[in-house]
Formats: sequence, C-alpha cells, structure tokens
Amino acid sequence: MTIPAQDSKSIERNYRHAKEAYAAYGVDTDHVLQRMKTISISLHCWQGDDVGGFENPEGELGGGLAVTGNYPGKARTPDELRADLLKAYSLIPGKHRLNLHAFYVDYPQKVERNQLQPHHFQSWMDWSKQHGIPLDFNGTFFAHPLASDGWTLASADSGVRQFWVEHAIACRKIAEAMGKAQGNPCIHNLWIPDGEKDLPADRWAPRQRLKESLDAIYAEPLDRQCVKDAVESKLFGIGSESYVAGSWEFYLPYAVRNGLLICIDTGHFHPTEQVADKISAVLLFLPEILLHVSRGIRWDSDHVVILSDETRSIAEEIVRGNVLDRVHIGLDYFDASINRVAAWVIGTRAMLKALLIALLEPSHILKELEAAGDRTARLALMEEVKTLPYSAVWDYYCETQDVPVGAAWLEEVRCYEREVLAKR
Ligand code: RNT
Ligand code: ZN
Repeated sequence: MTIPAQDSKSIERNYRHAKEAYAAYGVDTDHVLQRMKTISISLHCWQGDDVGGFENPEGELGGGLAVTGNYPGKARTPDELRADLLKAYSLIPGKHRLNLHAFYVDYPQKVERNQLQPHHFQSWMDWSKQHGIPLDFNGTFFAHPLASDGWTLASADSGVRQFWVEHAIACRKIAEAMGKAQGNPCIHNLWIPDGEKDLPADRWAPRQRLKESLDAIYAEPLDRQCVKDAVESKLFGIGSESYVAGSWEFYLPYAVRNGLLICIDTGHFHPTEQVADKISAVLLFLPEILLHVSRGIRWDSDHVVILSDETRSIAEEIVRGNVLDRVHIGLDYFDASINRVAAWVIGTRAMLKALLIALLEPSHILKELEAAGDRTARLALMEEVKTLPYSAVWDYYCETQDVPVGAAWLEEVRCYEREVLAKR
C-alpha cells in the first residue's frame, strides 16, 4: 500500500482550524508546541538488537527476560545500532536521549563488568556529543555467567554479591562521567532479576542482602548535576513468578529514605493496577522519578508502546501535575517480530502524541468544574475534549520539526530496510 502524504498547505490550514478550536477552550496551541520542543524521551538501545548487547553475541539473555520474533536485519555491532538509532531519531519530532545498557560496551578487548570504566564507553560518548543525544545508563545484571541462576545483588553467595556491587558502582561512575561530558545529568537505573520461581521459605534474607548491597552501592554520594540514581521494582518475571526481592514495597521506601529516584515500569504491576495513579503519590515524597513506559499484554510482555488509554493517562498525570521537569521518561520494550527501527518510531511517537494531547487538554476548566462540584460537566467535557483536533496539531508539529507527517515515516523505514537492514 502506498502511504498517503499531506501537502504543507493543508497541514497549515488544518493547524489554523485546530488552533481556533483549542483557543475556544482557552488553550494556546503555539505555546503548547513550544513546550513540546523541550520534552526529551530516552530511547532504549535494547530495542535495536533484541536485548543482545555486544559482549557475547551467542550469550543467553536470562534474567527472566524474553524477546520473541526473528524479523531480519537486527543490529549486530555498535555501528549498526547507532545507524539504526539515527534513522529512528530522524523520524521523531524533537530532540531525544539514548538509554544505554552496560553490556552494549564498545571496546576492542573484553572487560569484566566489575572492571568497566568510562573510557570503555568513549565511542558512545563521542557519538552522543556529535549528534547532541544525551545518554542515560543501566547496569546489566543478566546475560552473564554470574547471573545464570537469576541471583545477583541478593544472592546468597557473598562473592557473587560482591561482583555485582562492584558492577553497580562502576556503572554509577560511568553514568557520572557521561553526565559530566554532556553537561546534563545522566539517569543511572538499576534493575536486577533476583527472585524465586516457586514459594520461598525465606522472603526475608534476600531482601536483607539486597538492602546491604544497595547500601554499599550508594554509599558514595556522586554529583547530582552529573548522575541521578534510580531503582526499578518488579512484580514477577519468568522464573521469578512467586517472589521478587526488589519489589515495589521494597524499593519505594528505599528510594525515599536514600534520596534515589524510583523507576516505574508500566509492565511491572498487576495488570489492572493504574500506574498513572502512582505519580501524584510518589512525587510528594521524591523529587524526581523515572518511567519505563512499556506495554504489557497479559503479562510484562514488553510490546511496543502505543497511544493507549494507559499511555494517555500517564501523560495526563504528568502534565496536569505540571511535573514534566521531575519525570524522566524512558521507553522499555523489545519486539523482534517487526522492523526494529519502526518499533522505536512507533513507541516514541505514541508517547509524544500522548504528551501533546495532554498539553492540549483544557485541564484548567476540568479542575474548575471539579472544584465547583459539577461532576456532570467534568465528565461531559472530558469526553468532548477527546475528539478535539489534536491530530492537526501533531501533524503541524512534525512538519515544523522537519520529520515526516502522518504515516509518511513508514516509507523511509521501508527504504532503509531495503537498502540497509536486508543486506545484513
Ligand atoms: C526488566 C526491566 C528492565 C529491562 C532492561 C533491559 O523487566 O524492565 O528495565 O527491561 O533493563
Ligand atoms: Zn524496565
């Protein structure tokens, strides 16, 4: 099928109409577009190669993570991954970040994870600088012989724990160096798989050990202008269905007590739990949070983010609370059954659309109606606002940011697939 293209004249005409429609609700679309330009999403490098990393191309993923699909053309080297990323960024309006995992290290010699240093990531930092794409960073506590049983920082083996504590400390230092180099804090996130497949007899000892490991990791205060540490909780994983040491109830108080960011991954909660509802609660007690926006289907399946009710309500909460500067938005999914560049583009554009729609919402009116006790009008208006012409504002935003409007980006991905991906 050929993708329908829109001409600039009709994009501008539609935008003018939309501007009037929103102005009637007291919303200034030009102002909204100015704010959109300041929003950066952190794209996750691991969508580009099915969470493979570059340490060991044959390595087992482990950690209870599962990527399904065998779409051709995945990135096999740092250069291929960077090329694919640049293609994706070129199809997404605005300036965005890259979220790097430690096992994407790009260095000619093998370096053990507890020995990693900033200079092992020099090629990434150079690329980041060259393209103006700030970096975020994650330790990698899976796909490694010392994590083969799924236990790392909470392991009963003190040698194993020590190795991973050293890895985490090394990652904090790397993140600090990245933040310093880019003049912008690098968000360092920590997620570990540790848990039990079946009913544990002792839920206490692993959490006690995890706490001690974390205390050692975060003992040294680092410059918050360079690095911000986040911890990511999880409900269950494959092989840790009955118990996860680093649960939400474990990490939230830990983060509050130690001034860390909590990372909320939308796939890490009970399926009917409202992740959006957590934001206004935790931000009363934490200065900032990190999001891993994902899409679970029946479980933490990490499907590509779409413009779902959940994505929209997360964006609404961030915007209504006026906390765009306190919420770091990262993506976390991995789908190997479709074109991987397209997966980045679809997910990031969906997140940005959700934020745009939220910024366009006349929330001041909704809040006034609520304060006046007029719940009828609140609901009526919430429903009517849903069909205001945000798509015209989105198209105009893409046009003015010099990226393809509507589905036209897909043509570019198809072309890239023919010319680059299919030849791998
Ligand atoms: C796993 C966590 C974690 C990973 C990445 C690869 O359930 O969501 O964030 O997806 O570290
Ligand atoms: Zn995550």
